[in-house]
Amino acid sequence: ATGLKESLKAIIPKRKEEFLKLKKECMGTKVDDITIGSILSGMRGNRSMFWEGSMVDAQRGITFHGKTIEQCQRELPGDESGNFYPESMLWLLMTGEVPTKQQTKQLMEELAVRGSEANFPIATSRVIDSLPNDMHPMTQLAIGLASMNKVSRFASNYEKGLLNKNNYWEDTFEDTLNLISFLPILTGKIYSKITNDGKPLGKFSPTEDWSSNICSLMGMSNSTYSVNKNNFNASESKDFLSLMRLYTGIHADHEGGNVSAHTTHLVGSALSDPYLSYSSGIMGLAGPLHGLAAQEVVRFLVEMNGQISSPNQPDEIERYLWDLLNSKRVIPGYGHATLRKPDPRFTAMLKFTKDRKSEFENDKNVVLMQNLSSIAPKVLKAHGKCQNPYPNVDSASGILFHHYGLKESLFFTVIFGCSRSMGPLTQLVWDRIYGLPIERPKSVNMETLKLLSNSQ
Ligand code: FAM
Repeated sequence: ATGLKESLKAIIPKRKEEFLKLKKECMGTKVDDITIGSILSGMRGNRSMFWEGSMVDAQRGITFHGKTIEQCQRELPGDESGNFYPESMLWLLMTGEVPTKQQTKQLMEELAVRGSEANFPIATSRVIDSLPNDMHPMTQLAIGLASMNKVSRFASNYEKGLLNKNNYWEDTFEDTLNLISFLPILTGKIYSKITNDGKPLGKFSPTEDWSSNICSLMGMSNSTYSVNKNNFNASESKDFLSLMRLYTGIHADHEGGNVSAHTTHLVGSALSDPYLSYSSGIMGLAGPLHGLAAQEVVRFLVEMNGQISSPNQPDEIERYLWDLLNSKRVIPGYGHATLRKPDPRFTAMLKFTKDRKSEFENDKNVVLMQNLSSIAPKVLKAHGKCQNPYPNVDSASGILFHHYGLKESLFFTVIFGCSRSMGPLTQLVWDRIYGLPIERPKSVNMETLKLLSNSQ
């Protein structure tokens, strides 16, 4: 079996040829209409970005290189609980091909070597150590990632004048794999700051896979230090690892237009290195309209459980939801900007709980999450406002972390950030393979829009 870089190299010529052919022959083909509505409404739905790793279809939801989550679960190499490894998703995103078990294993080993304690950037450790423990974890993550620019091969070779358009992608690839491999230690450091005064909660193991190391370094594994605050037993630890693999696998990409992906692409188009580009994406992921929804849902479920007699009382739940809607608030975890069916990522998380009935049946927050998924759509349909009354991924993810003792809800988005590195950064490698130019849409002022509207 060949490694990821060799496999990527092998497919570049054909893909590049297709790209150049399109560029040569079809530049004038019309794709979409831009109206004043698009300009004033966040360009919603305007097909104006090039993105290959994944697409969100209103009916099918997310597909990764054309494969649904269910197909990915069936086809990508994974663990015994039926989850594919995030490493196999990374391979799929980078190459468009399903890796063999051997290739996945090789990539796991490669990431564990690149991301070991010895290779982790010292400057980043110092920067993180110097931050206040109570600084928002997403701010710490963005600062940590930006500080890694110090070890960027792309940035340093560019400065030395060693790069040209044909080889930009190779250092981008190297930085991308290094960045992804550094995430377990970076994440562990941040989690230890917010929960354990910066003292390590676990140890990095060069023989473990990426998700296992994230869990261990957060002290969420029964094989780590005795400071493990949760004292997980073996089966809880195994299930938490499965959840981590599931979560980081299915959040890896969500096409190009979402804020974190689009930002990474935009900043990267100025030839900023992958660390700076993805740090910018993380700043966007930290926004309440993007990555923070899962924590809202946890608050919502816990609060509702405090006010109803039991999560198995549909009438009380319905009444609670109507009160919420009548006070002009939204039901967190429901609705979506583009999807018009239940989010398949939610369905995968719901299945995770159904497969572990005995683990979850006594957690009233998880039971409420499950029951809500059949009650809230009825209420939202009757309410008649939202275009999609179904659960999105956030309605399940946070409460599952919460179940296993991860109560620091501000931290959920850091885990989201670990996962989301994969899609935008593999796209950045391809942006550089294809030699995409700097992104620079033309902006227009109110006068121009008024003139245009009068002339039609
Ligand atoms: N509860 C109540 N009302 C809702 C609603 C919900 N969950 N979702 C949408 N609506 C309302 C919405 O406020 C709007 O009302 P107005 O016309 O009075 O402004 C109307 O329905 C039409 O909205 P839409 O076109 O269906 O949705 P948008 O595309 O404007 O917004 C969401 C999409 C996700 C921002 C919206 O559904 C929402 O606020 N949901 C709750 C928060 C949430 O779960 N966010 C996570 C989204 C997640 F998928 C992610 O991106 N991380």
